[in-house]
Amino acid sequence: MKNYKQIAVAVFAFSLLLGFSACKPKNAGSAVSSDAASKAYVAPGKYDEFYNFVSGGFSGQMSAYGIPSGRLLRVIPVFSVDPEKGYGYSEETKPMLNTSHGFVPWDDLHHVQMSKTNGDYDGRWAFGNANNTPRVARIDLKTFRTAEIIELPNSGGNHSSPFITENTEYVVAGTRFSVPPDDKNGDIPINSYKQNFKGTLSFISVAKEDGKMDIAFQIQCPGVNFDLSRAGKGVSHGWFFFSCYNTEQANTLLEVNASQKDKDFIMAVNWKKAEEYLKAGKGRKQSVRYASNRYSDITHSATSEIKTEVTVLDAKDLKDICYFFPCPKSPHGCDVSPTGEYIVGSGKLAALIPVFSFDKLQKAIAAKDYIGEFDGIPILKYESVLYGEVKKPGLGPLHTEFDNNGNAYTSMFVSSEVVKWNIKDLKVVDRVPTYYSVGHLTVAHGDTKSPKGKYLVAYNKITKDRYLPTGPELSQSAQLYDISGDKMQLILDFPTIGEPHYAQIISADLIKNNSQKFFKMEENKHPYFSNGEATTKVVREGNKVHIYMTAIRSHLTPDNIEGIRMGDEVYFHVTNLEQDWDVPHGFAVKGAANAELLIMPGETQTLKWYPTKVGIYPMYCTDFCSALHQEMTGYIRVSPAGSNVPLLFSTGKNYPVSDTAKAK
Ligand code: K7E
Ligand code: CUA
Repeated sequence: MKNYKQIAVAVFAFSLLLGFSACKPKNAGSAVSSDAASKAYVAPGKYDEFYNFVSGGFSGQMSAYGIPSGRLLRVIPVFSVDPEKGYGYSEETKPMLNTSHGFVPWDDLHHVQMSKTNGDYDGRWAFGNANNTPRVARIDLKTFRTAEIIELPNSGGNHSSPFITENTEYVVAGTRFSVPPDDKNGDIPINSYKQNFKGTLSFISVAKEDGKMDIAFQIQCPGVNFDLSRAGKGVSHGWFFFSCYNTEQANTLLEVNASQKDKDFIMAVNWKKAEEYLKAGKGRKQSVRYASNRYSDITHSATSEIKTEVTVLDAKDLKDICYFFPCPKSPHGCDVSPTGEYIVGSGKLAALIPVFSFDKLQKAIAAKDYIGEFDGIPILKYESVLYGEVKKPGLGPLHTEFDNNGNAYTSMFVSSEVVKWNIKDLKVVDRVPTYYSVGHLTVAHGDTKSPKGKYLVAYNKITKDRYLPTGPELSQSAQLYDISGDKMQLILDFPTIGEPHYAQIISADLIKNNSQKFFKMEENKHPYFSNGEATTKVVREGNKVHIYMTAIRSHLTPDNIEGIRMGDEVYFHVTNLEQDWDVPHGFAVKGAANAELLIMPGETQTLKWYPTKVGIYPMYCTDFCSALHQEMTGYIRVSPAGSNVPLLFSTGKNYPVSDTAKAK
């Protein structure tokens, strides 16, 4: 043990010293398979077999690619505003980014999880986590839009999230940064970590019908860093596994102080048991504040509600819901095999990969095979839970996924490679280089009970010489491998948006046939909906002016508006009257301190505008929608405050000059 640890730390430190250039494999350019082009080729007009949903990291977004082509299909704004789509800029979407801290326009999205039924993807929703201001988002895969965001109280650095049980009963979220609970005085010395800081696991329930999320309960745990997680499945359904580091409970220079121990922990959580305790009233109601934001495709608007209570179970008091077992050197990934029997712990600084057995875990718990306690939580004996160790897999194991032939694939950050090993005999069977410093990897349906194998994508931290240079920052890089044969073959490099962390590959068939083509006009319940051009109008309420506008190829109604005054707050409520697929209209007005609107067919969206100068302001459609798109324009006249220019609006006609020229 000790030797592996020392070697790993030494090599890790050495590669850090060399600024990662030591990780560059030899013959970097030549490892591509000779028939790569045909394997990744999807002919023009043909569809990809899979969607790949990829986290955007510090871009706060999620993007959808086609696999095997690597085509970027869509960037879905989740936690960050997106001026392209007006997300976070339109009045309707602003509430999506509301939190107990107010409007938060950015976050760091690391992990993507598809909703599951019977342990396999069902194509309904994708979930993503916000690391910085702890939140979980649900994306509707009918519309490829963020449908819901829930904030997490008692949390900091929501990293071990959003991992999902086999029927999407729960989305789980664990704190990477332990913090004092929200109802305690937080104005305390930072070095009182050991006494006052707590880790929290949130169990978010997901309604079967419509996917609505709520915090069912939280489990308060010792103050450590929960890094990653996976739900049990099959034999281990009813359990969750969390990797924990900083069991040293350091609050400064974690680089050194949280790497002291030979082993940290994986925490096994019996959530079925936790449910029983919850039912039996063992939870404590705690007063907190967190936002619950939902978007409706009927009102085409989001609402944000601040909730004030959460139920907390204490792992220390309820002895049999949480168990620690040791895992070498700052475990990162914590992945569960397709049958649910094996739990793979990936110690970032370890030179082996321990594989734990769920069956042995149960026996060790029954036998109370403890080596001690950590903050009131029993610690099981390493050897009693261990199935075996993958020896010399490479350096810096991070994440593992699985195929349909009994193999596991682990990303090796320090030695820049993907290592394939057999789950049963724990022997390494193949390895391929990555370019460079791979973080997450994913296999088609690779975390489900029924992996599809076929393709693996590696998401790398360093790009170096793989693409044309683009200044100091290079495009992030994903690499596609064909894993259908005995040997993994690199077949494609493709750039990604933001920094990719986790991603999932899902059969296109599960999503593509349900894709929403437009919103039905007769279902539009937006309060400022215009049901056809005849109902458009401009209404003044004090200094607020509401413009009920429509857009259809190729004009805006109204397209001439007069009687707006300095000091007015103007709301353009634009309804797209089209009822056909792929006909959005955009909307922008000169000088608006705002993004455009991009309005889907049948939808109403609102742009808020404060005119800043007296004069004439052009407005126009921003999306090239027809041959006469350049004609889809209009003018607004802004008069001085107190002016008596009457409020007039029209399309296709002119008022007599006597009506409109009354400005004084
Ligand atoms: Cu390994 Cu945030 Cu999942 Cu990135 S984490 S690599
Ligand atoms: Cu509508 Cu361009």
